[in-house]
Order: sequence, then structure tokens, then C-alpha cells
Amino acid sequence: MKLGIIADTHFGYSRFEEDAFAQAEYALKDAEKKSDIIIIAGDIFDIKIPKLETLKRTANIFSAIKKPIYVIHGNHERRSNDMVNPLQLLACLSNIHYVHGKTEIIDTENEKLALVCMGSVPEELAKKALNKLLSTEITKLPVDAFKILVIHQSIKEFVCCNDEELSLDDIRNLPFDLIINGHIHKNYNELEGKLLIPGSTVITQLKNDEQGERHYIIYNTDKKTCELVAVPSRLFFYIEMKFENASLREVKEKIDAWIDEMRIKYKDAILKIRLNGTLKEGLIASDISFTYSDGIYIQNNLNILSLREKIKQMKEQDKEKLSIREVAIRQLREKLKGKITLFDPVEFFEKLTESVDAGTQYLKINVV
Ligand SMILES: [Mn+2]
Repeated sequence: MKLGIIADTHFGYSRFEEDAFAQAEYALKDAEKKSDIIIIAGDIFDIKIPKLETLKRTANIFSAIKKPIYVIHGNHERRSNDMVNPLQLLACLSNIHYVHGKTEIIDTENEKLALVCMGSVPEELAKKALNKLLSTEITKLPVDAFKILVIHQSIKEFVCCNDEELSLDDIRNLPFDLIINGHIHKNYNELEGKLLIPGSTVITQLKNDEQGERHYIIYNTDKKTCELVAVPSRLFFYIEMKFENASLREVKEKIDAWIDEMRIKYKDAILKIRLNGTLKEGLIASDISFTYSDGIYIQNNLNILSLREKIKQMKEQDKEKLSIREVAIRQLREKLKGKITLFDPVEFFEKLTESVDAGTQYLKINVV
């Protein structure tokens, strides 16, 4: 059987709304021609409650696909159990099957497929939720089935993270022929082809590693082979520019030169420039104003380093500052100066902060 594997189409993503629709539609139509079933590993929509316009357009695209489509929800669509997520609505279309926390058996004349699906869960619960699901599902799987796990989670080795996320070691030995994961927007083929991550069909974060083509995957379950299919998409280029004591003019000239050069070669490409380093004394990052057209994104990190240094300085000054207790004692001493003569109120206060007994004891001794 041939599987079309797609992930993270992010319908309704406002920054690149048209790209998201066009690129995912291409992937779906192409997969329809080349595969028997389509699996989408979450984040089909960009938000939990998409606009009606987004829902309608998505429903139109999906209803035109004449192959069964199996979907799980991603973190962008996750809602609590008693609420309806947009994929449950989409599953009203006859060719869409929303599967979460269970197994779908696809039985054809020639082959049996078992799809164990777990929609996105909070990362810190991923291991536990996966173990729980497997404990109920694994024994139910037909022995002769080609076994697939579909998830939408972070994996430590690919996404920088905390310790609670899944790692390759957690999934390496799971009893599946294939593991499909969404969530990670860059494509990966790991564990000798056992783990496939198609990556998103649209760029969303404008990160360095989103450069390059978008993809979906065709997987052949007989041969256990996979083909990465390029999805025609707007190109994206990312550059970091470093400055040292630069003037505003220097910065702007360098930016303009790069944009001009890129625009000649790639008319519609999305361009992202990250500015690092320092400006001349007296200038601040916001002195540079940018008026660029659509498709150009500038992350202005100029003088960030010196800002960090400033914070460090402030923290050091903080350490030298008096503790709240010391400030309180100082104020107390000033306010009560000459007003209480029977005993030393500051000493009394100090004893009181130790304990009530110590305070009372102090009064007994000194106020006779
Ligand atoms: Mn995503």
C-alpha cells in the first residue's frame, strides 16, 4: 500500500495564508494521485477555532480528495476532551477520519494496516500518554498488520527542549513498522527509516532551518521505501548580518544591497534578515526604521549584547543593595530617633525578627 504522509499544513495561518492553502492543496492533490490513503500528522489548522472562511476553504479542499484521509490533532488544534476540535468537525466529511487515542484498522484485499494514533498531548505528558495508549492497543493489533504509530510531539534530538520530551531512545524500540510524527517543521528520516517527519508544507516561524524546500512523503509499505516529494512553495532565505559600531547608513545600505540582489534572482521569495552586533555610540536599535514591502522580515537585534551587559551590571548593583530588613531597620532608626528612650527600639525590632520570645525577653531585661 502507498501512503501519502503530510503534516503541519497550518490552514488559516495569517502571515502566509495563501501559501498555506496553495501548498497544502498541492500536496493533497499530488498525494491523492500517488497513494492509496493519506495520513496527516496534526496541525492541519493553525488555531483551535478557525474562522468560518478558513473552515469552508479547508472543507472544499478536503472534499475534493477522493482517497481516505486519516488525521490527528496537533498542538495548535488541541482542546480539552469535552470540547470539539476543528478536526472533529472536518471529520463530518465522509473521506476524513479523525483518530485519537485508538487504533484504526485498514483492511484491504491485499494488506492490513493498523494505525495507532495519538493526537498532540502536552510534552511533559507525552511519555506517560504514549505508554498508556500502547498498553491498551498493542495487544489488539492483528499480527499480520503493517503497524504504524502516528503522533504530533517534540523529539528532543530535533527540537531544543526540556528533559520531559520524547527522545529517539523512547521510540526506537516500539513495536511498529513505521512511526510518523508531525509538529517538527523540518523534514527528517531517522532510525533507519522507521521514523518519518515530513515537515510542514508552509513556513511559519521564519527560522534559519526553515530554508529549503517544503515536502510531503510517499511511503511504500511493501518495500518499506519512502520518497520525499517537493511541494512547490515560495522560497525562503535567511541571512544574519553582523555590525560593529555601525552608523545607521551603514546598516541600511547593507540591508538594501542584499534585498536588491535577492529580488533580482528571486522575485517572490520571503526574505528574513537578522541584525546582530552594535551601533555607534549614542544610537539605539529603534533609531533604524524599516519600510520594506511584503515578504521582507527584519529581526533587529542590534545592541542586544550591550543591553545584556547592562542587565548584568544592574544585577551586580542589586547585589550591593541593602536587604529589605536592613532598609527597614534604617528607616525605623530614623523615624524613632529620640522618641523612645526606655529601650532601643531598633534592638527590640531585631530581637522580634528573631522570635517573639526573644523580643519579650529583651523588654523584660531592659524595661524595668
Ligand atoms: Mn505545527
